[in-house]
Amino acid sequence: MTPTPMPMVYADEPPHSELLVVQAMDPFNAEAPVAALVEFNLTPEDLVYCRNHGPVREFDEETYCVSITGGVDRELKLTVPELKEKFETVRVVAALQCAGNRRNEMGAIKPVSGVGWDSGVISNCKWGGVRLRDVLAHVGVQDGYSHVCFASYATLCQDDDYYGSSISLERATRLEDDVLLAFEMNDEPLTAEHGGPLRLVVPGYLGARWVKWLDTIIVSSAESPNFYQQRDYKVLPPTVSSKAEAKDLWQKYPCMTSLPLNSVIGSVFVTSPSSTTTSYILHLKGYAVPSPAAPVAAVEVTADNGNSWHDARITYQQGKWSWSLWEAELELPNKGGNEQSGIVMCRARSGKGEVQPREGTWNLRGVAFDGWGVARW
Ligand SMILES: Nc1nc2c(c(=O)[nH]1)N[C@H]1C(S)=C(S)[C@@H](COP(=O)(O)O)O[C@H]1N2
Ligand SMILES: [Mo]
Repeated sequence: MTPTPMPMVYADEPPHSELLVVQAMDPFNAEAPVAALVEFNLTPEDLVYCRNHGPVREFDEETYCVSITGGVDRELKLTVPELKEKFETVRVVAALQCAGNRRNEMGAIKPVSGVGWDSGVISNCKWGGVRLRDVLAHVGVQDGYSHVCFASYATLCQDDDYYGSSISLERATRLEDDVLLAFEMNDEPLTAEHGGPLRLVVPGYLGARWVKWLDTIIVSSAESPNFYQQRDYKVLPPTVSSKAEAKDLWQKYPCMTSLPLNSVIGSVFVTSPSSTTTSYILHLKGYAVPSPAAPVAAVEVTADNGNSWHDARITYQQGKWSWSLWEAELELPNKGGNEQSGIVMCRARSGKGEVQPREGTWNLRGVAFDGWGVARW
């Protein structure tokens, strides 16, 4: 049975991680300090950001159901234990990133609308679940359908009657790029905070498509009509600068799928600058994410405003969908005085020769910011 939606009440949410920086309450929106994030290849649960458009709810896994309807040969309702029993469980490491990651940096160009996020709205986890492809093959997809829509009626949200998303049928069924109906995160049962008992995992796609508390799958001939698919999470042109101007334009622009090639400096550490030495060392750590077309091939850092670049070492990369972690050391001349300070920047290159741009392009919703990573020390 599809659970009855509960009122938009925040008082009885399960406890949230205390390691996160809270950016908004009711709904709970919190991100990890990026310096902590880059210390772990796989993000520990208490550093995984929380992005909610409504209250977090807990459901019993034994009875939680997902229904598969629309253009299928036979409609079906399966509990999570039935999904586990009928289909093979597979695991994939994939970065989960909110489209609003780094929004504060875009907002520094010109104000944007949305939760103010720094660069910790990303996590890299091992997701376990059954393949959507297998479930669709089991129910039989009829000819002439182009999309798969996902919904959570189980919890309420701010801008629509349910939370929804969709992906193309091609993406949903593509070999080796499995979309998962996930019930595990980092080899543990998926917690309510992150959409347990069941959430969608679409490797390479923005977090907004990864519906939490998933209870409905519809094979359809159109994109999801849901607010979050149609009137949000789109890159509007920079000329659209108010919600009023955007109102009639949303339908003209495509729904976001993947996020751009990106890199960020997570931490800067200076080793003992001393007035007796002629140089000192900057130790940098950060993350990078692939472009829609190709993996991260290199990350470079500069301490002279892009005049000279130095290769960082990629210290972690797991399969096609994970983030890359990197480290670099830069030796800088000690110009005297006790206080050393400056600006250091990073950029990523993809395997197809794409280079992260210096400036991100401003857009009203502050999504997909991809300017060079910047840090000061
Ligand atoms: N049902 C539901 N699913 C949702 C959301 C939501 O508010 N409700 N937020 C989406 C957004 S915008 C993101 S970025 C991710 C965040 O997942 P997390 O909270 O596990 O990090 O979930 C997505 N799935
Ligand atoms: Mo998001």
